[in-house]
Amino acid sequence: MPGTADPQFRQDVLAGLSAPIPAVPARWLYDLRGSELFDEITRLPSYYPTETETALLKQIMPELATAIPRGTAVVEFGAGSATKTPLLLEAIAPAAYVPVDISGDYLGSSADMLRERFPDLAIYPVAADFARPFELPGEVLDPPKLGFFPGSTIGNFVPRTATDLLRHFRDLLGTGSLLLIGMDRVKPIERLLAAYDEPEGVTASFNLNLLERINRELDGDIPVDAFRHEARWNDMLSRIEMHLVATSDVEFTVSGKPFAFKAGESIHTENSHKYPRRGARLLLLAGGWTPVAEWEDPAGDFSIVLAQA
Ligand code: AVJ
Repeated sequence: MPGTADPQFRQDVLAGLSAPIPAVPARWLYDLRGSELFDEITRLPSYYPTETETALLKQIMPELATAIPRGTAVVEFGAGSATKTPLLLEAIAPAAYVPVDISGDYLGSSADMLRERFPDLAIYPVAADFARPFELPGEVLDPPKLGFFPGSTIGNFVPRTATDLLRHFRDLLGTGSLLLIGMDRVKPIERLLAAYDEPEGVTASFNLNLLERINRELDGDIPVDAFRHEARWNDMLSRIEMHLVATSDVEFTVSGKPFAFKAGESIHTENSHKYPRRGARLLLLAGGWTPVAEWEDPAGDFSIVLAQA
C-alpha cells in the first residue's frame, strides 16, 4: 500500500537502484510472502542446508546438553525455526528463552507455539532488528547465556558486517557466554548453484517477489516479467549471489523516480557466503568468539560451531 511503506525500505530501494552496481539489501526479500517462499525453499530437495543442519543438530544434542551449563538463558537471533528451536530447548532445558526478531507478528505466533509445547519455560520475546543495538529483558541479564544463530544466516552478511554483528552479539551476551552458530560450507559449484536456482522455480519467485513488493509498497510500475532470477557463484568472495537480470531494455518508476536498465544489467539482491572450515573459525575469532567445538555432517556440507566469548 503506497504511503504506509517503511521509510527505510523506500530509501534503500531508491538509493540501491541508482547505485553504480544496483543492489537492494537482502532483508527486504523477507516480507510475509517472501518468508512463506523461503519456507518453501527449505523443503526443496536441492536446498540442502535446512535438512542437513537439522539432522546435525539432532545428532549433537546430547553432547551440547553436557557442554551447556544449567540455568542458561537462550537468546535466538531470528524468531526461531519450528523444528530447530524445539530440538535445542528440549535437550538443554534452559532457564529462559529470548527470541529476537524484527517481525512482531511472526515473533508472537512462534512464541505462542513454544509456550504450548514448553509450558514451564519462561519466554521473553524481543521485537527488534538483531543487527542493531537493543537491550535484553531484565529477567535474563544474569549469566550464563547461549546465543543461537542457526540457518547460516551469518552468510547473508559480508565479512566486515558479519564481524561487526558477532561483536555486537558478544557485547550483548557478555564475556563467558556461548554462541551456537550454523555456517554453510564451500562445495562443488554445481551443487551450490542448484540450491539457489532449481527447476521448481521457488527461489526465482522468492527473488522476483522483491519487485512485486516494490510495486505494491513503493508505488512502482516495474515490469516484473522483464526480469529473470539468476544465481551466480562469486569465487573471489566465496559466495552465491542472487541477481535480478533485465531481459530487455526497461524503464520504470518507483515512488515517482525514473529508472532505466539495459538488457543484461542486474539488481543484486542477496549474498550467501560459504566458509571453508578454517575460514569459519577465523570469522568467529575476528568477531570476538573462540571456537570450542565444531561439528559437520558426514559429507562436510554444513558446520555447526560452539564458540565462547
Ligand atoms: C536464509 C540467508 C540462510 O542464504 O541460503 C535461500 C536465504 N536465499 N535461497 C541462504 C536463501 C535463497 C538463505 N539464508
